Amino acid sequence: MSQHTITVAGVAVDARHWIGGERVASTRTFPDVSPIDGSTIGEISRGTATEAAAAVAAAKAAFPAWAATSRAERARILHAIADGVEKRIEELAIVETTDNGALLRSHRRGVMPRVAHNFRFFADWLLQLDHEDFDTRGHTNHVSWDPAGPCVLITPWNAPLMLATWKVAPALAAGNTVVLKPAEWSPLTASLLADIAAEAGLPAGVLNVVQGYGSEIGDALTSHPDVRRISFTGSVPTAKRIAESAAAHLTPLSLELGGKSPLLVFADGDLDLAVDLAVEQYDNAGQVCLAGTRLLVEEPVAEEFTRRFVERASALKQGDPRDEATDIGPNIHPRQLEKIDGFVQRALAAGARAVIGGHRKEDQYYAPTLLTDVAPDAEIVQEEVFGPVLTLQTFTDEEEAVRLANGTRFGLAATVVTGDPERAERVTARLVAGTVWVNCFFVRDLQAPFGGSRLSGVGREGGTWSFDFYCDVKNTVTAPKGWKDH
Ligand code: TXE
Repeated sequence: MSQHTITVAGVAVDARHWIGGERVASTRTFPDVSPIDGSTIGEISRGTATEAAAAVAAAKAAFPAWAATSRAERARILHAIADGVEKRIEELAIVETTDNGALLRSHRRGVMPRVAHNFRFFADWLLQLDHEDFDTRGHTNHVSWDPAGPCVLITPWNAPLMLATWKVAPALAAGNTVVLKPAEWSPLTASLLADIAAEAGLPAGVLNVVQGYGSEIGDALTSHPDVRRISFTGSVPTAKRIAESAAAHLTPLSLELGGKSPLLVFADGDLDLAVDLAVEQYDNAGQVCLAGTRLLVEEPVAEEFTRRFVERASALKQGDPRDEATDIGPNIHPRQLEKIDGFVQRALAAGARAVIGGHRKEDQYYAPTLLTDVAPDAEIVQEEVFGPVLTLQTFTDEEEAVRLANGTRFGLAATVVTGDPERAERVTARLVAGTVWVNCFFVRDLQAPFGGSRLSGVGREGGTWSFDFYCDVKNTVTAPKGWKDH
């Protein structure tokens, strides 16, 4: 076993970059720390502009052949990658949990099977991607989806492999080559994906993985003239930086950013369902971009809702994410905990009341928190916390509910609980959000457009929207035989 191999719960993970079908080490490394116990899992190759340039060059060199590979063959290889993921679900699940602290049971049963599905879905979608030819005064219009070129995909730590493969699968299906840069707090499963893709027969250079701090390797990737698409999921400040850097070559961007999504509970809705959905917002210790962190409850049911919510939330088991019985694991990093606690303490100092929680616990755990007595313009209501922290506000009518729901700079998602279908229609039509759920949460079909409005992002991905983004869509107009232009 190479000196660059890290062993995580018996699984060997190569800590080097994967560039042009080879493992490449940097001279420097950075420590990868587990949120479960704060221990250092291993030292990871710390990429800079040198590795960024090498990875983009490898992606550029591999592009013509991969772009020319038939759709059927590309789809076959994507299915083979899905097979590889399915074979290694257990390994991927334990490595991801060790690396980012999210629940092992959800990695095992939900997330990793979805990772495989991401590849299968885009392989199948590719095969049926078509647009009917149409006629303009006897001329035929033919729309084609041409691969765009090397794509840089930059991903966060809250759902590392899941979010990476939302991007990698459509980019590869479209015939592009990829440089993937996983987050420095959770880089391991991207390295395993490189192994799986190689075993599945993906040619060298089609998928490259580089690791490192965004501040050291990011600009070199996003300002590179040979990069044709950049897809990023992460924070708003980083997105702005990437947009500036991408402007050098007007590289098209897809940005999936944070949220401060509302969960609206109307008095005519199913209160038990509302409580279930509200408690679900603590999933992944609140580190979910879609989380409905602002509970907006109609006045007459607010007291009863709060009573039932507290009962349910207090029963949640917080602890080791590898334990099947655990509901909430640790937060990712001491810095993230400080950020969360900073938001909460400032809110309390400004007059908010903690119905539950409101403080750190031992190690890297934060007590599930519900804050009331918060003003609509308070920081805690306006800014994404990315921890197990919810606020509760009440409203007296539909008008106020919509005003509060739309009252932030974000627009990623919204959930509405109501028993009145007409109200659901009226309210959802007025919500500013990329996804609205009515009497449900987190149902996501890959055919559906996904993305945010306002500061929650730019662009939509999913189904045809992904191919629109990852391709240069071309219309070819052919004159009828014997036609002369006069
Ligand atoms: O994100 P960053 P951070 C939000 C959430 C969280 C906050 C900070 O509120 O508390 O962001 O998290 C790479 N050029 N979300 O600091 O910095 C970085 O290496 C190119 C919401 O971890 O945005 C990592 O791979 N890349 C969110 C990725 O960007 C750069 C998920 C994300 O890191 C770069 C994560 C640069 N200059 C955080 N600087 C969501 N939407 O789900 C950093 N990166």
